[in-house]
Amino acid sequence: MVTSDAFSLTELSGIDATSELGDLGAVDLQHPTIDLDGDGVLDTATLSDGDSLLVVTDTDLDGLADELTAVDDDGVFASWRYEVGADGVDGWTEINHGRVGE
Ligand SMILES: [Ca+2]
Repeated sequence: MVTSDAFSLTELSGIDATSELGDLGAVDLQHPTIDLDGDGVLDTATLSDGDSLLVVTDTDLDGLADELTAVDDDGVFASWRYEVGADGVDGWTEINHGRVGE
């Protein structure tokens, strides 16, 4: 279910691997351009703002992003997963971080 107050992908510009996404709410992903898992369905979009590349995936295809990875130009990356708790409170939790190639 897409809510009208969801962030759009372009509003994520400025996020990098050191960002704290905890309070960032739902992210609208209505126009994915990449089929990341190869099942023939577009599920992912990317955004590059010069210093960082963002990879945003809607794994359950409900129109809202579920995973977000930021890769900075120094190779540092971080990944987060979006979840809505049983209490209805949503948020992003960091699930991975490191440096590409290490
Ligand atoms: Ca989703």
